[in-house]
Amino acid sequence: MKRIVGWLFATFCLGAILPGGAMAADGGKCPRAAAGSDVKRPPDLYSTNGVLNVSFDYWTALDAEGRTSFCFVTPGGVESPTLHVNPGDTINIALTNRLPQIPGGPSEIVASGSKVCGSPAMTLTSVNMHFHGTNTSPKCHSDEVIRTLVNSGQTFTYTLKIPKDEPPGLYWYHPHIHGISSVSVQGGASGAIVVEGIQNIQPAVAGLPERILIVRDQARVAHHVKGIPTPNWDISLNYIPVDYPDYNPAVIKMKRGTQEFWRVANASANTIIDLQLLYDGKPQPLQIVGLDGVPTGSHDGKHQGTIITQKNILLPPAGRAEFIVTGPSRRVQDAQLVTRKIDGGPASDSNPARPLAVIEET
Ligand SMILES: [Cu+2]
Repeated sequence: MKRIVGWLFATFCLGAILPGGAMAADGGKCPRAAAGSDVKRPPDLYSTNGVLNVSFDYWTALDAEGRTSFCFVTPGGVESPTLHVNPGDTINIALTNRLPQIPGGPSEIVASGSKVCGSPAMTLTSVNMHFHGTNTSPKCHSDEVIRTLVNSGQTFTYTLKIPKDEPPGLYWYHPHIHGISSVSVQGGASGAIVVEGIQNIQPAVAGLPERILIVRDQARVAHHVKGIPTPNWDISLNYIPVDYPDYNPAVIKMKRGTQEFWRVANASANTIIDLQLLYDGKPQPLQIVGLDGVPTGSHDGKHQGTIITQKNILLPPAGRAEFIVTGPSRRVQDAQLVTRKIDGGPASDSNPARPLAVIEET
């Protein structure tokens, strides 16, 4: 127990103990958007001829508020791209851990002999990748997170075979080193995976403008302000911080009255969200076509699905929802995407109601 507490303490201080050369207060290798800015689509990478090859460098930096960020960035500077694949495709990733080693930092052997995958020893700067929701092999060099350790300076290759019967929909990737994954996920090292073809199961989305929205949580900067419920964690939308207590929302630009296909991942480590679209305070119908990467009403992802219409969508950490929304009409004065308050009981984190974005006319 003592050792675990020691690791936890050490990881919360990771930003403070990493050598200064790797850190930059301007966001450095892991640039972050400004509060109140326009929501941009994450960059896209597509497979060709059944293969998606990508190189990722794993970096750390400080954001404008002094929080420690982590990120997966291509050598060309593309951060957290959405990986688009078809069922049956292969994703090849060369992952290089660019975090500086911490001299004298704790290290623990977690595997030996044939069980070693990457490095045998876990350190505070170890990384690996989990491909959340995918029905892929749990073996070394695929979706294995228990023993896979890629340490500072090392390169590790992933060969992820997406099965032919993978349901079309939204999945995501993130580091998953047991003991430090909360810190790296809250640092923002995550991105979406889209398995293509949902329009074949849910024809209602065919041809609609598509939006990929990623909610992440991160360390809260501000202290408790009297009278304003304090969340355990701050949240961001596509890397735009919506920090307590002002909650300066991100901006979604949308054409009035038109339908869009929204694909939302809760890429938080700890924060539960309950999405709602409010037009002048009135909850709007959300036409759900997929949950957690599976088209609704089509359990095997092969047969025609059904749309489920709700006025809110509860998404735990790692949950995903894909739904059709209709932009506000000319009469609407105030359009907002919010998360409602979640009452998780006495032992739960505090997840108060807060806005994520305002919707403005494009
Ligand atoms: Cu996960």
